[in-house]
Amino acid sequence: MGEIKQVRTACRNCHGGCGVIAHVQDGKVIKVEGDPESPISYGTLCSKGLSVTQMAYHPDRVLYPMKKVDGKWERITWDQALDTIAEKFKKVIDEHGPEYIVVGQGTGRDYESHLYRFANLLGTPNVLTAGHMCYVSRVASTLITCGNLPICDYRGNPKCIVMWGCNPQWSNPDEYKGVDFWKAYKKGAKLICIDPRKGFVAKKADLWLQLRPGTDAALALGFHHVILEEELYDKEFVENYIHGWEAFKERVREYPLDRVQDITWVDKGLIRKAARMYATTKPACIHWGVPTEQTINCADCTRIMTGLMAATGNLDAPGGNVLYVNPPTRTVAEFARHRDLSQEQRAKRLGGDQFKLGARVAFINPKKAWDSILTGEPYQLKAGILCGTNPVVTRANAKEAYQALKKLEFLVVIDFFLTPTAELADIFLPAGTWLEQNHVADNWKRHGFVLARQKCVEIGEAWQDHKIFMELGKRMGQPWWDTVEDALDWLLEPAGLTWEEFKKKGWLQGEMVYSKYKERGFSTPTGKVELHSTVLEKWGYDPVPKYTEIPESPYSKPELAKKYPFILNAGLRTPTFFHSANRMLPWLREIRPDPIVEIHPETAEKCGIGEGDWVYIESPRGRIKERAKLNDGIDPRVVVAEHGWWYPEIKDEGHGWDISNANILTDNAYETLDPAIGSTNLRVCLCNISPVDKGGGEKAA
Ligand SMILES: Nc1nc2c(c(=O)[nH]1)N[C@H]1C(S)=C(S)[C@@H](COP(=O)(O)OP(=O)(O)OC[C@H]3O[C@@H](n4cnc5c(=O)[nH]c(N)nc54)[C@H](O)[C@@H]3O)O[C@H]1N2
Ligand SMILES: Nc1nc2c(c(=O)[nH]1)N[C@H]1C(S)=C(S)[C@@H](COP(=O)(O)OP(=O)(O)OC[C@H]3O[C@@H](n4cnc5c(=O)[nH]c(N)nc54)[C@H](O)[C@@H]3O)O[C@H]1N2
Ligand code: SF4
Ligand SMILES: [Mo]
Repeated sequence: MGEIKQVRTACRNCHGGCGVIAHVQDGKVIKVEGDPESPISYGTLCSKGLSVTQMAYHPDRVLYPMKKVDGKWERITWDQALDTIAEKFKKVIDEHGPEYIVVGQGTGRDYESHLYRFANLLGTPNVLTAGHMCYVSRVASTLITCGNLPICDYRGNPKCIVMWGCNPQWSNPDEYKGVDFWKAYKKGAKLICIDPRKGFVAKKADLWLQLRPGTDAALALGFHHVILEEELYDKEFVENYIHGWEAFKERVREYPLDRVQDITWVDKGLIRKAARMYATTKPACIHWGVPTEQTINCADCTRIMTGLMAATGNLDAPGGNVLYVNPPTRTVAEFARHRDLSQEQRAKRLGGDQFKLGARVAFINPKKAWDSILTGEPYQLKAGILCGTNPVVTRANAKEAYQALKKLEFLVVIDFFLTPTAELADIFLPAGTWLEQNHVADNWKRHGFVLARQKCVEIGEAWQDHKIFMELGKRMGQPWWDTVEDALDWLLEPAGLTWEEFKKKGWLQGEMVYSKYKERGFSTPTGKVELHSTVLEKWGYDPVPKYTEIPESPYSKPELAKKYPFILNAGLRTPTFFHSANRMLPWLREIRPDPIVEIHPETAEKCGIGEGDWVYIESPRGRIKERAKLNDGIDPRVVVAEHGWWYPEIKDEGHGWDISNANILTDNAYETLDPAIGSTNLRVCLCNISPVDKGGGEKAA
């Protein structure tokens, strides 16, 4: 046995960022542990990060490129794979145009810079991401409101934390790790939790507001109502730095607490108490999560909540919600060369003139892609390349996603495993895990850090995604660098570092400057926080944010609610899984072997369901089954179901994609989408539940 070498790197089993020491022996990573010197994770790692060795060395992992021949996968070389793809893409471009190729990814995985560069240089505006309903939707909405995404300044010692639909101890999302929240909480900050489910944070909270899922925008307007009525706002900030305060006040007057209580199910006395606590305890921060984005209210909800930060004087204030300054590296946008996509090509973006805020941040809504493929309107996509995404399991109305991807003439999928989506491809390309890549990590985030993710090993013929786009791009005649590391040198150039030098440093942090607006205003057209949005007004949307009733709820669809009497809250994260990933990893699957649906004990009894029973969950779109877990910490009218389930152990082509997949139940109809950004209601719809049969016990698959 050879010597054990320790390599310092950064995890990316979720959105990434935790510092890792990887132990490498004889060209193999034998274990990973937390890096105590990491400024992000301070030595901690979660179960997913710790299981990376089981992922990287999994027997089902595909370690070479493959091609589908007569319905069967055959091994090919990288040259054969890339030549085939390039040839097909060139043919599509010659015969139809680059917009007939869709380029897609899932959640943020640190290669958007390369994926977007490939798409922009190809000339296609049709990039499919998760951004319409996750994170980028928040970025886009705050860009037009206050110029950047405001993040909780946990290091600045908030005295009050509002945990608004986020569960960071389990999800560690985007810029946040649960550990920073925990440290601030332990210092004695007051805690308000806004969540339909009594989870870890709700149990710790001073105030817990158990709202009806999807009604956050109304609740936030209720907070504003109290703040206005009791004059708890920061008069100096409002006067000098808010655009449209009068118009916004008019809107807020439409939401007296009685109305807000009716909409949200939260007691009006509790709303008043929470709004007072938030507005009078300084500094205070709002830590928002993705459920606030996954409804028809996505952009408006984000804007109303940004309004709370601004009106209370907590925006860009120490311990409030701050606009971090990133280290001086080249940005994702610069690398991606968004400016190179011509106006002519931009105008061809599917749904571009419908979801104008989405178009501003360069993505399309998935429904637009599926419609294009299935109906040929306004034109029919001919080819696609999807990297690190499993839309058959993770996008609303999964049956439609499945049909569309099955019908697409030519599909390339880049992943580690043959997922239900990958099985629909013509070419499969094997990606390297984060143990197999060199990258300036976290460059897409807005928390003021970049981190060195160092290659520890190479496994099989897998390539890191960055190299795949680079080599395919070169075959399409695009300008790229010779090596992945050359590109990183260019990214780091403004910081005065090469990749080799940065690797030794480990990370860079931007200098924190508070209240930047006092010098240069906010980066919006008026230079102020726009609660009356000049941008949305120009595009023809309501410039002042409001609450729109959830399109499929007991209030908007009372007739439908007779057949489907419960509100489905779909997509609670679990600590071990990452959306549709990790079901094949023994350490993690052992912790949670089956998909779980949480049901209130009273509701379960009424429906004849016992603890551990398999339960049918049915919506107007279809039916799935998950296993009952009784929970009196949810409302009896609400059912909480896990998303992301398929069964890698089922070895046929579908891998059980339709057995327990919560997105069989969710809807993507146009009238249910956010009108500006195109967000889907992945979180809330109507459903019914019934026992599969008494006795439970057996596996779903
Ligand atoms: N009902 C419901 N649906 C949801 C949600 C919800 O709350 N409710 N949440 C939504 C949200 S917020 C998001 S962001 C989406 C996520 O949607 P996706 O990003 O599509 O979901 P994942 O399952 O994380 O990723 C799919 C694949 O990426 C592969 N992968 C992981 N890392 C890499 C890598 O580095 N390179 C490559 N090439 N492949 C990699 C994994 O093996 C996995 O098969 O899901 C959404 N779906
Ligand atoms: N382990 C793990 N970590 C993940 C992921 C994963 O799949 N697994 N996914 C990653 C991704 S892409 C994302 S976007 C993030 C998301 O991470 P979070 O934003 O933390 O999202 P969730 O855990 O889905 O939900 C957070 C909390 O919101 C509550 N909630 C549900 N519906 C509503 C609602 O309508 N309003 C309010 N106020 N609260 C609601 C839930 O009960 C839960 O306690 O997590 C990331 N991290
Ligand atoms: S929280 Fe994310 S980055 Fe940290 S160890 Fe877990 S998977 Fe890795
Ligand atoms: Mo997400």
